Amino acid sequence: MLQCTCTQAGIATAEKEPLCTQPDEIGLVPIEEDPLIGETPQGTLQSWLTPNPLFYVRNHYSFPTPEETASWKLVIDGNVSNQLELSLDDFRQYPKQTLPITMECAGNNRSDLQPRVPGNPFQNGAISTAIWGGVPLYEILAKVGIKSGSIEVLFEGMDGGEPVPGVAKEQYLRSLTLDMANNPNVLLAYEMNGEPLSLEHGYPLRLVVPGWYGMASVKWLKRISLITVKHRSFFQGERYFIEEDDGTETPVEDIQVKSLISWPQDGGALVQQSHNVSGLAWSGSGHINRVQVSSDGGDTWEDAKLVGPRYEFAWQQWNYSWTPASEGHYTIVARAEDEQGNLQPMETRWNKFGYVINGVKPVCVNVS
Ligand SMILES: Nc1nc2c(c(=O)[nH]1)N[C@H]1C(S)=C(S)[C@@H](COP(=O)(O)O)O[C@H]1N2
Ligand SMILES: [Mo]
Repeated sequence: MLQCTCTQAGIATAEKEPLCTQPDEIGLVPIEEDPLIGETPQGTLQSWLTPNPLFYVRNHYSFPTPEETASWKLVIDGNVSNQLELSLDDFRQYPKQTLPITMECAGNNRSDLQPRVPGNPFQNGAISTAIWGGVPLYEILAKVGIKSGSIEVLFEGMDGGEPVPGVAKEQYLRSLTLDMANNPNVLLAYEMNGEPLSLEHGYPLRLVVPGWYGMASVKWLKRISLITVKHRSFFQGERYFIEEDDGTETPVEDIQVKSLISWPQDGGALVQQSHNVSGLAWSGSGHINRVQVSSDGGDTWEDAKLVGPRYEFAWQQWNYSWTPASEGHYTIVARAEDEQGNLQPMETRWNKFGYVINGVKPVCVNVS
């Protein structure tokens, strides 16, 4: 059974159940100013779509200025027979593909990891969902005449700097295998929830890799190159991997199955009546097939109801009607299972950079 981390003294006065999913008006929860990093506020983590101003932001460097993006063009080069240079208008000539996609930072919930690790101390708000609009990457790749020997596609952002103090400057760089780059769901996006991308989310154009942690979705794209060797850079080699016990390194790629409880909030005080426990669940390996809820820290489980829109790459809303049997202190937990049968673990696997924190997270409430 999971233990509560709250203290009885920390328990607030009675909470009101939300009647609707109004987003908070307070803006992002700040983590860092430059590079800009902020997470989605808890009150917004019950809304299926995240309003653009409250979509979490995770930057490794200062982001481009409007002046720097004014004369923007995307270059596609490398091992190709037909190098291209495309403007935003060129992209708008293609039929627009839209897809709801949940993006989660690999370091989401890092502050829950014990023992603590360095890195942005995210709570559970480094995750958001938008309907992304743009052009499938493979359609553009089909135009450049990929030459034989190409094995990866490299994406370069307009932003760069010292990845950590003292390490040589580089651009933000990530690659995908040619296979993954040709996945029809990988988008070159210029729209987010029907609006042009904002500067902090990658204007004019960004990559969106559905089902993968956020680091793959390169913002402020300036160059796409076909390459003949495996790419290695700071953010693909020195970071975003998990060290296995035998010393090998597993790259952080697809989002592991996970859930969060939107309501009630941790430390809440509830009256003894029927309550609607609600939340979200997601996985990079397909639809969520089941969410279970426990009010005794994981000893016994009941199925929650899956509600709302159902898409492969977007999170799934769920709720569970709970009537506490008596007054007292309760530890509520939820766990998700995806269509591949992956079950959210009770405990996160500790790792030194604090990635893939997907163990169940208890919410403690007092019922009186
Ligand atoms: N060019 C560039 N792309 C980037 C990053 C960055 O620092 N520079 N950060 C990555 C990381 S770690 C995440 S989690 C997502 C966050 O996207 P968002 O800020 O739009 O939420 O962008 C990714 N793409
Ligand atoms: Mo991230």
